[in-house]
Amino acid sequence: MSATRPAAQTSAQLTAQLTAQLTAEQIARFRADGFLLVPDVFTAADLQPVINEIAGKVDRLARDLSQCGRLANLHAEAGFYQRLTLIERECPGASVMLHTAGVLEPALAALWSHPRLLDLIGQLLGPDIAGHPVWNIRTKTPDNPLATVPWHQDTAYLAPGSETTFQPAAWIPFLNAGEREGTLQFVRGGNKSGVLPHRLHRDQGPRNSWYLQILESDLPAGERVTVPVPFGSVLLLDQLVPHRSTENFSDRIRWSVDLRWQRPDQPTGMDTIAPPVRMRVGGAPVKIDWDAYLGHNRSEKLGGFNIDDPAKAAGAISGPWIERWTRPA
Ligand SMILES: O=C(O)CCC(=O)C(=O)O
Repeated sequence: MSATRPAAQTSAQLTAQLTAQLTAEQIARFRADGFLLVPDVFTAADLQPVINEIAGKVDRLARDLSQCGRLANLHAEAGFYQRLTLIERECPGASVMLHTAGVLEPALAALWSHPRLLDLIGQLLGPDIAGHPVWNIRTKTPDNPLATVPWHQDTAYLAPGSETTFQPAAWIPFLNAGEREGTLQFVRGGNKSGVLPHRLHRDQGPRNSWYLQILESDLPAGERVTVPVPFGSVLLLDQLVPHRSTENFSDRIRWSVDLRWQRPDQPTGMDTIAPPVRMRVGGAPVKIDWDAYLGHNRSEKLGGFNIDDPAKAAGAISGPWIERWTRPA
């Protein structure tokens, strides 16, 4: 007797099953908790162009480092989830440079403005949506203290005056990001605590860290929740929810991106990089003017890229958050 196999689904059928709408219950949970896991937003085919684009960045970085005599082996045979680890081992600082290189390319721009993502964000934000200038590609190589981000609120990284701008973010991993891979952890409901005191991480952690840190003693009460994020899902977070990333104990790079949005007419707190980029007006898509983003290298403004001396890259990163949280001696 032969078992009947389900017919393979067409990509149209697969797309129809994806999440493009939040339920009222999900929206209420996001507002109460400060974060929300939304499963099945993207297919592998949706994410592959971004993976290819990032792999291209790794390849170019390896070739540039090799040309400068900083890398003997291009590690070209290694796969997407291993290659940067091998490069980093030979050339410490390489993964920080890829994180800070900050040149937005078309596939990531397309993901950032993907209609399915904007439909979700529109339910939280309303009909006018702009991209916030802070976006990141996280190069979380295993066993790398500079890839383990301490407790913080996103708003603390911005210039004062933007705290009242609602800036929801989406965190999108390119593998199943579980506890072992170093997914994110939250204080549930901590988005209701206002802006918490932050310190410079380098005062107590790695000397070259550019991160901020909320001390344990300054964290609000609330359940600490570690959220595994399956490939294809999107983790939404409020800019005020305290969160951190945990250590990557796996042998794979926990690649992810984080993207942000806000209403176009409100302060971003990051004018130094670029103005917000309009993606929807009155609920309708607009022709996006990526001029201030595509092809511009953010690291010219924030530092952190030094092909001649990658080990010094991390220590050179600076932005409004350093001055904001530096206490007078
Ligand atoms: O990806 C990470 O490890 C940290 C992400 C994060 O803290 C953020 O997106 O605000």
